[in-house]
Amino acid sequence: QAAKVQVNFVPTKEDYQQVYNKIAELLDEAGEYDDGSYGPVILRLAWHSSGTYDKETNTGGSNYATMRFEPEALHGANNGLNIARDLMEKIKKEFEWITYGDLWTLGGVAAVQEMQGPKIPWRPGRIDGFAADATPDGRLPDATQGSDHLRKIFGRMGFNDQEIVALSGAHALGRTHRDRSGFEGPWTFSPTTLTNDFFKLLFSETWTWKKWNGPKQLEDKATKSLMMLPTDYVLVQDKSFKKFARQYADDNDLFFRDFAKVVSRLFELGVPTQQFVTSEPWIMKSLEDQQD
Ligand code: CCH
Repeated sequence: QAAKVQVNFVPTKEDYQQVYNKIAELLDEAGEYDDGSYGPVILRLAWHSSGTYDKETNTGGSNYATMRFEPEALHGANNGLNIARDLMEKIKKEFEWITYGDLWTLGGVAAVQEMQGPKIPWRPGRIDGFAADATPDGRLPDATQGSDHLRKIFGRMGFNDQEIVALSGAHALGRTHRDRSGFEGPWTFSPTTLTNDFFKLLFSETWTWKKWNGPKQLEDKATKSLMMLPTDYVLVQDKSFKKFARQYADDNDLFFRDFAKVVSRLFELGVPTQQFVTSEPWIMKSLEDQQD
Protein backbone atom coordinates (compact mmCIF):
# COMPACT_ATOMS: atom_id res chain seq x y z
CA GLN A 1 0.00 0.00 0.00
CA ALA A 2 2.84 2.39 0.84
CA ALA A 3 3.54 3.15 -2.80
CA LYS A 4 -0.04 4.28 -3.22
CA VAL A 5 0.24 7.19 -0.81
CA GLN A 6 1.88 9.32 -3.46
CA VAL A 7 0.50 12.73 -4.26
CA ASN A 8 -0.34 11.77 -7.81
CA PHE A 9 -1.96 8.44 -6.97
CA VAL A 10 -5.32 8.23 -8.74
CA PRO A 11 -7.33 5.32 -7.34
CA THR A 12 -9.27 3.14 -9.76
CA LYS A 13 -12.51 1.25 -9.28
CA GLU A 14 -10.38 -1.78 -8.39
CA ASP A 15 -8.74 0.17 -5.55
CA TYR A 16 -12.17 1.07 -4.16
CA GLN A 17 -13.22 -2.57 -4.50
CA GLN A 18 -10.24 -3.47 -2.29
CA VAL A 19 -11.53 -1.05 0.34
CA TYR A 20 -15.04 -2.47 -0.01
CA ASN A 21 -13.68 -5.98 0.54
CA LYS A 22 -11.83 -4.94 3.70
CA ILE A 23 -14.96 -3.33 5.11
CA ALA A 24 -17.02 -6.40 4.19
CA GLU A 25 -14.59 -8.64 6.07
CA LEU A 26 -14.61 -6.30 9.06
CA LEU A 27 -18.42 -6.44 9.32
CA ASP A 28 -18.14 -10.11 10.18
CA GLU A 29 -15.47 -9.68 12.84
CA ALA A 30 -18.08 -8.52 15.35
CA GLY A 31 -18.01 -11.65 17.51
CA GLU A 32 -20.38 -11.18 20.46
CA TYR A 33 -21.18 -7.58 19.51
CA ASP A 34 -24.97 -7.14 19.14
CA ASP A 35 -26.27 -9.72 16.66
CA GLY A 36 -22.82 -10.63 15.35
CA SER A 37 -22.38 -7.94 12.69
CA TYR A 38 -21.11 -4.39 12.60
CA GLY A 39 -23.23 -3.85 9.47
CA PRO A 40 -26.15 -1.99 11.07
CA VAL A 41 -24.06 0.52 13.01
CA ILE A 42 -21.87 1.18 9.97
CA LEU A 43 -24.95 1.78 7.83
CA ARG A 44 -26.21 4.17 10.48
CA LEU A 45 -22.93 6.12 10.30
CA ALA A 46 -23.30 6.50 6.52
CA TRP A 47 -26.90 7.67 6.95
CA HIS A 48 -26.19 10.18 9.73
CA SER A 49 -23.26 11.62 7.81
CA SER A 50 -25.54 12.18 4.78
CA GLY A 51 -28.86 13.05 6.43
CA THR A 52 -27.66 16.44 7.68
CA TYR A 53 -28.15 17.88 4.20
CA ASP A 54 -30.20 21.06 3.80
CA LYS A 55 -31.18 21.78 0.21
CA GLU A 56 -31.98 25.47 0.88
CA THR A 57 -28.51 26.37 2.10
CA ASN A 58 -26.79 23.47 0.31
CA THR A 59 -24.96 22.62 3.53
CA GLY A 60 -24.39 19.30 5.32
CA GLY A 61 -24.49 15.90 3.66
CA SER A 62 -21.77 13.34 3.11
CA ASN A 63 -19.19 15.51 1.35
CA TYR A 64 -17.05 16.65 4.27
CA ALA A 65 -17.58 13.89 6.86
CA THR A 66 -17.96 16.55 9.53
CA MET A 67 -19.09 14.07 12.19
CA ARG A 68 -15.36 13.64 12.85
CA PHE A 69 -15.49 17.00 14.62
CA GLU A 70 -17.07 18.24 17.81
CA PRO A 71 -19.73 19.28 18.47
CA GLU A 72 -21.29 17.20 15.63
CA ALA A 73 -19.65 14.01 16.97
CA LEU A 74 -21.39 14.69 20.29
CA HIS A 75 -24.88 15.42 18.93
CA GLY A 76 -27.36 13.17 20.75
CA ALA A 77 -28.51 11.55 17.49
CA ASN A 78 -24.94 10.36 16.91
CA ASN A 79 -24.58 8.53 20.23
CA GLY A 80 -22.81 5.23 19.68
CA LEU A 81 -21.55 6.09 16.21
CA ASN A 82 -18.06 6.47 17.63
CA ILE A 83 -18.04 2.66 17.43
CA ALA A 84 -18.57 2.82 13.66
CA ARG A 85 -16.11 5.70 13.21
CA ASP A 86 -13.44 3.78 15.13
CA LEU A 87 -14.01 0.71 12.94
CA MET A 88 -13.73 2.81 9.79
CA GLU A 89 -10.51 4.31 11.14
CA LYS A 90 -8.90 0.87 10.92
CA ILE A 91 -9.71 0.78 7.21
CA LYS A 92 -8.47 4.34 6.75
CA LYS A 93 -5.09 3.33 8.26
CA GLU A 94 -4.66 0.78 5.51
CA PHE A 95 -6.00 2.92 2.66
CA GLU A 96 -4.83 6.40 3.58
CA TRP A 97 -5.75 7.81 0.18
CA ILE A 98 -9.52 7.44 0.62
CA THR A 99 -11.46 10.42 1.97
CA TYR A 100 -13.67 9.98 5.02
CA GLY A 101 -16.85 10.82 3.14
CA ASP A 102 -16.10 8.19 0.51
CA LEU A 103 -15.04 5.69 3.16
CA TRP A 104 -18.15 6.10 5.32
CA THR A 105 -20.61 5.97 2.42
CA LEU A 106 -18.79 2.98 0.90
CA GLY A 107 -19.18 1.42 4.36
CA GLY A 108 -22.93 1.94 4.08
CA VAL A 109 -22.96 0.36 0.64
CA ALA A 110 -20.97 -2.64 1.88
CA ALA A 111 -23.24 -3.01 4.92
CA VAL A 112 -26.42 -3.12 2.81
CA GLN A 113 -24.97 -5.43 0.17
CA GLU A 114 -23.28 -7.84 2.60
CA MET A 115 -26.50 -8.08 4.64
CA GLN A 116 -28.23 -9.51 1.54
CA GLY A 117 -29.65 -6.20 0.38
CA PRO A 118 -29.74 -4.80 -3.16
CA LYS A 119 -26.77 -3.31 -5.00
CA ILE A 120 -26.39 0.38 -4.12
CA PRO A 121 -24.94 2.42 -7.01
CA TRP A 122 -22.02 4.44 -5.58
CA ARG A 123 -19.21 6.65 -6.80
CA PRO A 124 -16.27 8.38 -5.11
CA GLY A 125 -15.38 12.06 -5.08
CA ARG A 126 -16.09 13.41 -1.59
CA ILE A 127 -13.42 15.60 -0.01
CA ASP A 128 -12.40 15.97 3.64
CA GLY A 129 -13.81 19.16 5.13
CA PHE A 130 -13.09 21.11 8.28
CA ALA A 131 -14.69 21.60 11.69
CA ALA A 132 -16.16 24.85 10.37
CA ASP A 133 -18.25 22.82 7.89
CA ALA A 134 -19.95 20.89 10.72
CA THR A 135 -23.74 21.15 10.85
CA PRO A 136 -25.88 22.43 13.73
CA ASP A 137 -27.71 19.97 15.99
CA GLY A 138 -31.30 19.03 15.18
CA ARG A 139 -31.03 18.13 11.49
CA LEU A 140 -31.59 14.38 11.99
CA PRO A 141 -35.03 12.94 12.77
CA ASP A 142 -36.35 12.75 16.32
CA ALA A 143 -37.92 9.32 16.93
CA THR A 144 -40.54 10.66 19.33
CA GLN A 145 -42.23 12.84 16.68
CA GLY A 146 -44.96 12.39 14.06
CA SER A 147 -45.58 12.68 10.32
CA ASP A 148 -45.18 16.49 10.14
CA HIS A 149 -41.70 16.18 11.60
CA LEU A 150 -40.73 13.38 9.19
CA ARG A 151 -41.91 15.43 6.18
CA LYS A 152 -40.07 18.50 7.46
CA ILE A 153 -36.77 16.72 8.15
CA PHE A 154 -36.70 14.53 5.03
CA GLY A 155 -38.24 17.27 2.86
CA ARG A 156 -35.26 19.45 3.82
CA MET A 157 -33.02 16.73 2.33
CA GLY A 158 -35.21 16.66 -0.79
CA PHE A 159 -37.17 13.43 -0.21
CA ASN A 160 -40.91 12.81 -0.80
CA ASP A 161 -43.35 10.51 1.05
CA GLN A 162 -42.48 7.42 -1.01
CA GLU A 163 -38.78 7.98 -0.42
CA ILE A 164 -39.26 8.54 3.32
CA VAL A 165 -41.03 5.19 3.58
CA ALA A 166 -38.49 3.34 1.44
CA LEU A 167 -35.60 4.73 3.52
CA SER A 168 -37.32 3.70 6.74
CA GLY A 169 -37.15 0.07 5.62
CA ALA A 170 -33.52 0.19 6.81
CA HIS A 171 -34.95 -0.50 10.25
CA ALA A 172 -35.21 -4.15 9.24
CA LEU A 173 -31.57 -3.98 10.31
CA GLY A 174 -29.97 -3.55 13.69
CA ARG A 175 -31.47 -2.52 16.98
CA THR A 176 -31.93 0.35 19.36
CA HIS A 177 -29.71 0.58 22.42
CA ARG A 178 -30.68 1.83 25.87
CA ASP A 179 -27.32 3.52 26.37
CA ARG A 180 -27.31 5.23 22.96
CA SER A 181 -30.81 6.49 22.11
CA GLY A 182 -32.69 5.37 25.24
CA PHE A 183 -34.85 2.95 23.21
CA GLU A 184 -34.41 -0.80 23.46
CA GLY A 185 -34.60 -3.77 21.10
CA PRO A 186 -34.64 -4.84 17.44
CA TRP A 187 -37.37 -4.24 14.84
CA THR A 188 -37.24 -7.69 13.22
CA PHE A 189 -36.25 -11.27 13.99
CA SER A 190 -33.37 -11.12 11.47
CA PRO A 191 -31.55 -7.84 12.23
CA THR A 192 -28.51 -8.68 10.12
CA THR A 193 -30.41 -9.52 6.91
CA LEU A 194 -32.13 -6.85 4.85
CA THR A 195 -35.70 -7.83 3.96
CA ASN A 196 -39.07 -6.05 3.83
CA ASP A 197 -39.89 -7.59 7.23
CA PHE A 198 -39.99 -4.15 8.84
CA PHE A 199 -43.05 -3.33 6.72
CA LYS A 200 -44.58 -6.80 7.01
CA LEU A 201 -44.37 -6.71 10.80
CA LEU A 202 -45.87 -3.22 10.97
CA PHE A 203 -49.01 -4.70 9.40
CA SER A 204 -49.04 -8.24 10.76
CA GLU A 205 -48.38 -7.57 14.44
CA THR A 206 -50.50 -5.86 17.04
CA TRP A 207 -48.41 -3.01 18.41
CA THR A 208 -48.98 -1.71 21.93
CA TRP A 209 -47.16 0.94 23.94
CA LYS A 210 -44.47 -0.60 26.08
CA LYS A 211 -44.94 -0.07 29.80
CA TRP A 212 -41.58 0.89 31.16
CA ASN A 213 -39.54 3.80 32.46
CA GLY A 214 -37.91 4.47 29.07
CA PRO A 215 -38.99 6.67 26.16
CA LYS A 216 -42.32 5.93 24.42
CA GLN A 217 -41.92 2.93 22.11
CA LEU A 218 -44.16 0.15 20.87
CA GLU A 219 -43.81 -3.59 21.35
CA ASP A 220 -45.39 -6.49 19.50
CA LYS A 221 -48.18 -7.98 21.56
CA ALA A 222 -47.32 -11.59 20.69
CA THR A 223 -43.67 -11.86 21.73
CA LYS A 224 -42.86 -8.46 23.25
CA SER A 225 -39.38 -8.92 21.81
CA LEU A 226 -39.68 -6.53 18.86
CA MET A 227 -39.99 -2.76 18.87
CA MET A 228 -41.20 0.16 16.79
CA LEU A 229 -40.33 3.81 17.32
CA PRO A 230 -43.17 6.35 17.28
CA THR A 231 -41.80 7.55 13.89
CA ASP A 232 -41.91 3.97 12.54
CA TYR A 233 -45.52 3.51 13.63
CA VAL A 234 -46.49 6.73 11.87
CA LEU A 235 -45.77 4.94 8.58
CA VAL A 236 -48.95 2.87 9.03
CA GLN A 237 -51.03 5.65 10.59
CA ASP A 238 -50.54 8.43 8.05
CA LYS A 239 -52.63 7.66 4.95
CA SER A 240 -50.03 8.62 2.37
CA PHE A 241 -47.13 6.86 4.13
CA LYS A 242 -49.31 3.80 4.70
CA LYS A 243 -49.98 3.33 0.99
CA PHE A 244 -46.24 2.96 0.30
CA ALA A 245 -45.64 0.84 3.41
CA ARG A 246 -48.33 -1.57 2.15
CA GLN A 247 -46.70 -1.79 -1.28
CA TYR A 248 -43.30 -2.58 0.27
CA ALA A 249 -44.83 -5.13 2.66
CA ASP A 250 -46.40 -6.90 -0.33
CA ASP A 251 -43.43 -6.72 -2.71
CA ASN A 252 -39.84 -7.18 -1.56
CA ASP A 253 -38.46 -6.62 -5.09
CA LEU A 254 -40.18 -3.24 -5.29
CA PHE A 255 -38.79 -2.34 -1.85
CA PHE A 256 -35.27 -3.36 -2.92
CA ARG A 257 -35.46 -1.34 -6.16
CA ASP A 258 -36.75 1.80 -4.44
CA PHE A 259 -34.42 1.38 -1.46
CA ALA A 260 -31.34 1.10 -3.71
CA LYS A 261 -32.32 4.23 -5.63
CA VAL A 262 -33.04 6.37 -2.60
CA VAL A 263 -30.05 5.22 -0.53
CA SER A 264 -27.77 5.92 -3.49
CA ARG A 265 -29.16 9.47 -3.60
CA LEU A 266 -28.98 9.85 0.19
CA PHE A 267 -25.26 9.04 0.17
CA GLU A 268 -24.61 11.70 -2.50
CA LEU A 269 -26.37 14.55 -0.71
CA GLY A 270 -24.23 17.66 -0.49
CA VAL A 271 -21.59 16.46 -2.95
CA PRO A 272 -21.12 18.82 -5.92
CA THR A 273 -21.63 16.77 -9.12
CA GLN A 274 -18.34 17.94 -10.62
CA GLN A 275 -16.45 16.33 -7.73
CA PHE A 276 -17.49 12.81 -8.72
CA VAL A 277 -14.83 10.92 -10.64
CA THR A 278 -17.42 9.25 -12.89
CA SER A 279 -20.80 10.38 -14.19
CA GLU A 280 -22.15 6.83 -14.08
CA PRO A 281 -22.16 5.41 -10.51
CA TRP A 282 -20.47 2.06 -9.97
CA ILE A 283 -21.85 -1.23 -8.74
CA MET A 284 -19.37 -2.64 -6.25
CA LYS A 285 -19.12 -6.42 -6.04
CA SER A 286 -20.16 -8.22 -2.87
CA LEU A 287 -17.76 -10.76 -1.39
CA GLU A 288 -20.12 -13.45 -2.63
CA ASP A 289 -19.92 -12.12 -6.22
CA GLN A 290 -16.14 -12.51 -6.09
CA GLN A 291 -16.05 -16.17 -5.03
CA ASP A 292 -14.80 -18.48 -7.78
FE1 CCH B 1 -32.63 4.77 12.15
N1 CCH B 1 -32.57 4.74 14.19
N2 CCH B 1 -33.92 6.31 12.20
N3 CCH B 1 -32.55 4.89 10.13
N4 CCH B 1 -31.23 3.31 12.14
C1 CCH B 1 -31.87 3.89 14.98
C2 CCH B 1 -31.09 2.83 14.55
C3 CCH B 1 -30.84 2.56 13.20
C4 CCH B 1 -34.45 6.89 13.31
C5 CCH B 1 -34.09 6.63 14.63
C6 CCH B 1 -33.24 5.61 15.01
C7 CCH B 1 -33.25 5.76 9.35
C8 CCH B 1 -34.27 6.59 9.79
C9 CCH B 1 -34.54 6.85 11.11
C10 CCH B 1 -30.70 2.73 11.00
C11 CCH B 1 -30.81 3.20 9.71
C12 CCH B 1 -31.66 4.23 9.32
C13 CCH B 1 -32.07 4.23 16.35
C14 CCH B 1 -31.44 3.52 17.52
C15 CCH B 1 -32.93 5.29 16.37
C16 CCH B 1 -33.45 6.00 17.60
C17 CCH B 1 -30.03 4.01 17.81
C18 CCH B 1 -29.42 3.23 18.93
O1 CCH B 1 -29.95 3.26 20.05
O2 CCH B 1 -28.40 2.55 18.69
C19 CCH B 1 -35.48 7.82 12.93
C20 CCH B 1 -36.31 8.66 13.88
C21 CCH B 1 -35.54 7.78 11.56
C22 CCH B 1 -36.45 8.49 10.64
O3 CCH B 1 -37.48 8.92 11.00
C23 CCH B 1 -32.76 5.68 8.00
C24 CCH B 1 -33.27 6.54 6.84
C25 CCH B 1 -31.77 4.74 7.99
C26 CCH B 1 -30.89 4.26 6.84
C27 CCH B 1 -31.19 4.37 5.57
C28 CCH B 1 -29.96 1.55 11.37
C29 CCH B 1 -29.25 0.58 10.42
C30 CCH B 1 -30.05 1.44 12.76
C31 CCH B 1 -29.47 0.34 13.64
C32 CCH B 1 -28.14 0.73 14.21
C33 CCH B 1 -27.54 -0.33 15.10
O4 CCH B 1 -26.56 0.00 15.76
O5 CCH B 1 -28.02 -1.47 15.12
